[in-house]
This record gives sequence, structure tokens and C-alpha cells, in this order.
Amino acid sequence: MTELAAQAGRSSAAAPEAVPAPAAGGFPEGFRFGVATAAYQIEGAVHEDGRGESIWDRFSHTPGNVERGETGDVACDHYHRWAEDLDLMASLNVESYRFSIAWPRIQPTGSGPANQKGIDFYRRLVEGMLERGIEPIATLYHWDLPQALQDRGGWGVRETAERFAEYAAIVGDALGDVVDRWITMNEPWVVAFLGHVEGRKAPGVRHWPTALRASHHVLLAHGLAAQVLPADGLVGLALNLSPIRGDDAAVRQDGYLNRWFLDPVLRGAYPEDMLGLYEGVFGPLDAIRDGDLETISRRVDFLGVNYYNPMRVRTNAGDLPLQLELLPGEGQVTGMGWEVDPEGLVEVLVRIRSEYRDLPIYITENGAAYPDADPVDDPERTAYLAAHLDALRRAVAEGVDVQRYCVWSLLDNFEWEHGYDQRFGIVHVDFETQVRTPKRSALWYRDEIARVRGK
Ligand code: IFM
Repeated sequence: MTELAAQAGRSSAAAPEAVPAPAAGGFPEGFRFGVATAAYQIEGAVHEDGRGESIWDRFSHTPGNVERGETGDVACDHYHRWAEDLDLMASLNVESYRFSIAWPRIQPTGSGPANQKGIDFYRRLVEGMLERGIEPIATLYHWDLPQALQDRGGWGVRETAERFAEYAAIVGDALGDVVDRWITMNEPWVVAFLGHVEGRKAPGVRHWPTALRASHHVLLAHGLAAQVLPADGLVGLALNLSPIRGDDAAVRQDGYLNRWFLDPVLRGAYPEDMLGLYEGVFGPLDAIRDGDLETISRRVDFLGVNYYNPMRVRTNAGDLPLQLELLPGEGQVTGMGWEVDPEGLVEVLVRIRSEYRDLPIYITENGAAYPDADPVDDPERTAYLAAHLDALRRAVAEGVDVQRYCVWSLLDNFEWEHGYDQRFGIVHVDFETQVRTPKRSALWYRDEIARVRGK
């Protein structure tokens, strides 16, 4: 362990920490407060230092895909302002930073040797975190597939999972001495289904059989990468999970959103009811080969949970295979129309422990977009965060081994197909000037961390 890493609390042990005892502030010993971002949403500099084209460059530059035709070309210009952003985190008492590595900066066409300038950028960034006492949590895939791989079939083909493992090995070798917490995949459901059924996200495909193949290949990519990432680190993946409310359709939506990912990762099997449903409509899912589920479930040192809201559904005799419709959120909703329900977080976490297994949980994303009346006075976001942290304390009290909490997001940023209008940041970004201003929610978070730490 390097001295810098030791200062940032890097552990040298490969095994997940033992089940924590309750400590100050209702969180276990070793618990850390963090923030999260993703490369394409903040970095900009899409043509610099040898970065290749990603599916999000292509998708956002295709008219009609993103509101107002916005793109991540400049975003928060974090590629140039990373040191200022790390200073900002340190000033907010942030203890962990979940960031993502852009695959096309490391391998511009998704295969072949590493682009040294890409590696150098992330090394500078990680060393900058460690110098400030901030723990790095590196995500390897937050949706920016090299376009060259998409041109060969993207997540619809098995080869992409194999290429991903090569990329993971490159990054693990290059940064394994300074990073020991790895998230392979962010939100496989979004990648597979929003990207390949609804076409709302890159690559904008609308084809169920491709989406089902993609869902399997994304999970396989996790499994293959987990085998080659440093053995002395910890590996997980981040699933977006929601409790589902509604009639019979809730079981199908739960299978589609939650169990299709939880079951293979934590049980080594796809849920029988969903396999039956999908195969009944689309025929055998022959992308799933012997041994794949063993690969997918072999190494999950912690589970990343992205939690925002519950979902409501009702049966609808329409479109196969799910035959359901999503209903609007009830009660308080955020700017995205997402229902505010902190208890849903407790439900999700307790369910993982009782129905699957007791494993370390990182809340890898939680937060809210609001159309703030004032750019920095954001009482609704503060209330959202406070209520969800309280919910997390209840989950801890019920025995869930919660080890990290990362607010989504540090900065207002490129919110995918919504462009820059949906602001999730606890720090306001003026996209004309790139000036960052902490919102009241950021100051509240800073003070809450200080309070828990007895500072
Ligand atoms: O901005 C996204 C993030 O990239 C993935 N999880 C949900 C966030 C809010 O929509």
C-alpha cells in the first residue's frame, strides 16, 4: 500500500470488511460519505489526448436524440478542471469519490494497446484524490462504449464482453496500485433495455431480442472483468433497483428491472418466470452459454445500489412480453417525475439481505433533480438527501451492511437524453462560465459529515 493510499484509508485486504458494529451517526465503523459522477456527463474534451468516439458522442450528435441537441462535448470541462473539482470535494468533507473511466480514452477503438495519455489522466485524478484523503471508487463502464465496438454489434454480441475484460485488465494493471474499489458496470438494466428496447439512450436500438442478448453480455462482461481485476482489490457492480408497486404486473416489472440482474449475480441463475416469459415470446435465449452464470456470479465483493424511486405499474393487455404500463409517481415527485420515497430504499436493502445474501452494500447513487427556483437555494434536494440518509440509518439498524453512500451527483451535468436541464448536482455549474457554486444541499452535506465525524 502506498503512503498516499494509506492516508485515504485504502485497505490492503482482499476480503470485504467484517459486518460493522453501529458507530457514530447511525452508520457502521468504516462507513464513508461520497459523491458520484460519470465520465461522459462531466469530462468534455471529447477530442483530446487520443480519446476515441463513444456511442454517446454518436447518439447525442444525431438530431432528435437529446433535448435541445445538447451533447457532452464540453459538459463540466472536468477534464481540465479536475483539480478544482477535487478541491471542492475536499472542502465539502467528501470521503469517497465514485468516478468513471471512459473506455474510449483508454482504448479509442475498444481493443488493442492502451492510450497512455488516457491512463495518465486517470492516474493524475486518482493521485489527486489520495493527496486530499479521498478514496477512489472507479467505475469501468458508465455507458460510453467505443463506437467502433458498436459498429461490430455492441452489447448485442459476445465479443464486446471479451473486449471489456481486456480493457479491465489494462486499467487494473495501470491503476491497481492506487485504486482498490472497482465497479465494473453501471446500471446493466439501463444499458440493455433503455439502450436496446426503448432506444431512449445510446445506441438507440429498439429490438427486444438484441436487448436480451445485451443484458446477458453486460453481466458476462462483469464476470469476465472481475476475474482479471486486481486480486487485492474489491469488485462490485452497480444495479439500479426499485421496489415495484401495483397489481400482478408488479411481479413482471420486478423480474424485468430487479431480479433479471440480482438473480444471476447473487444466485447464479436467471429467474425462471422471466426466462419462461421471454423464451415464450422470442424463443431460446441462446446467448446464455454453459458456464456463463458461474462466471457472472463468481466475484461480487460488494453490491452497488443506485436508488432513486419506487415504480408503479398496472397490467395492460398491450405490448409483449411485459404487458404492463408504468404509472406516474404519487405524492411528492422530483423534476424527473420520480416519486420521493425514502422507505423504498430500506425495502430494497432489506430485501437483498433477506432474499439474497448479506453482503457489503455501497449506495453508489442517490439524489434528485429539481427545477431549482434559485440556482443555489435548494431546500427540496436537501430534504431528499436528509430523508434518504435517515432511511439508510434504518436499514443499518435492521442489519444491512451499508459501507458507502455516494450522492448523485457532485456537479450539475449532462443528464443524457435530457441534456443539461435536469440538474442533479449539489454543486451548481454555470455552463456558460464553468463557475461552480456549492448549493445549500452541498453545505448541508458538508455539515452532516462533520457532525457524524464529531468535527
Ligand atoms: O445521471 C444518471 C446516472 O448516469 C445513472 N443513474 C441515474 C442518474 C440520474 O438519472
